[in-house]
Amino acid sequence: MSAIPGSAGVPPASAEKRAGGPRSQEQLRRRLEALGFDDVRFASIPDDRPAPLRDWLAAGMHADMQWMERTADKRLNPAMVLPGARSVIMLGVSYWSEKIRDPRSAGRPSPLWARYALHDDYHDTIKPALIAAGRLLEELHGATSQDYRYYVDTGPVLERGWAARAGLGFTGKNAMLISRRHGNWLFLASILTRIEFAPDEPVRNKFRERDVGLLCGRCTRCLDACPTGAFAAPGVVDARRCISYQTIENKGVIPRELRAGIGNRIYGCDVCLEVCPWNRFAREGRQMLLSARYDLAGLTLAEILALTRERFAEVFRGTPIKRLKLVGLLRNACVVAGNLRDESALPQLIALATSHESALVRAHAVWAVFRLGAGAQLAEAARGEHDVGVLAEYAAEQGGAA
Ligand code: B12
Ligand code: SF4
Ligand code: SF4
Repeated sequence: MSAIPGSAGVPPASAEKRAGGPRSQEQLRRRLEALGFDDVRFASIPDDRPAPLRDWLAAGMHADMQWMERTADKRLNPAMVLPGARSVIMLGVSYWSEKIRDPRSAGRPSPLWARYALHDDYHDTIKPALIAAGRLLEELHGATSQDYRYYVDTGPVLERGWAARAGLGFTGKNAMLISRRHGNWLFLASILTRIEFAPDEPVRNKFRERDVGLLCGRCTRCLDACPTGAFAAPGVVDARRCISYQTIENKGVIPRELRAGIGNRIYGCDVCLEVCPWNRFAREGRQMLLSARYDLAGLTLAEILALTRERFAEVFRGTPIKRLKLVGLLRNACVVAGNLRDESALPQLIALATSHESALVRAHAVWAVFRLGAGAQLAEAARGEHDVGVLAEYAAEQGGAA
């Protein structure tokens, strides 16, 4: 285990500033809440608790997310991101809404999207509020623009660890930061700052010391429910087996042995979030910093399989799904079609398997056609195929592999 180093070796903050007393810190908290952040908490830097990031990386659990490796030192040491950083302000944005259809009550089998994806890209919609938050630090605490850095997801900050430290919630066995007010459904954003704020209390449990699963008790629902067995241990997700990684981050072939477990999840996965009993306490988010795209949940598999590049750009403009690109979405849709064994999708799947320009799409379409028991209809296409990846799919199917 590696420890989060202190700021030894980092020159003392040139602009170290005090928050100006509890009253002004509370005023900042209220003003940040008014901007649309649903929870605002403070933690002190440095923190001497061990963060298991290096073990996770050493075990290869980051799959091909090399950027996690490259930025590990910074993630473990905020002073490398902002020399002289004294505090981190952790911000939660709830995306819980009753209006998103509960997948368990859906009448017909249809593609299922991670709840967070049914919004315009949160990186884009939360950013203006972070800019405004920075201005507040300048206005209320005399900070300059050099005294803070803000991030939402994309920065080298262990956001869940700091959120737990700041008492925004606790780290569940599902690795999520779970809030007692918002359940699992919080986006996290962070502001590293040279201003010294009084830290908020972390969540405590008088019967338990360990960080992971602090308020889980004996519950293991999330660990038991994961369709692909992605938990290496409570709180530790092996991204290589995680549907979220495979359907969003992986740009290549989805391993054959994981495809069945993906079920109808077309983008991301919420299984280990959905089953968590702490969601009972989730209240409807204010959605001030979000822009709902619940309409996407109504897209049928046939509509998705028929997408052209132009139509994809039109439908998914502004959403996080645009980064997956058409090829990635069609790849995922083929896996879903194969799992749903939806006969009506067969003509579209055969067309994709025989003539789509992307070998990645052809490979997954071949798999789906075989899952539908119609592999014989691809005999001619197989003879004309030259791509090694697609040929490997035919070989695996004809050899009777999973
Ligand atoms: C890489 C990544 C992924 C990867 C790897 C996931 C993983 N478990 O690490 C993949 C692609 C699989 C993924 C999936 C998802 N992700 Co993601 N992901 C990230 C990212 C960029 C880095 C996470 C990371 O560092 N992982 C390494 C492991 C070792 O660390 P960790 O998971 O953060 O948890 C450890 C720390 O909390 C540490 N710790 C404990 N105590 C302390 C104390 C201190 C002081 C410190 C520093 C650390 C520490 O112990 C924990 C357990 O090992 C963060 C954004 C960010 N910058 O943090 C978003 C983030 C974690 N993801 C998020 C979301 C929403 C998801 C999904 C739900 C998306 C979906 N629906 O498909 C799934 C959930 C999967 C799951 N159960 O974890 C949110 C989580 C919000 C929340 N409430 O927890 C984040 C924070 C993005 C955001 N800004 O909102 N994700
Ligand atoms: S997001 Fe899905 S695949 Fe990933 S750990 Fe949770 S349940 Fe498993
Ligand atoms: S489902 Fe149970 S074990 Fe998993 S995070 Fe929630 S309370 Fe903890």
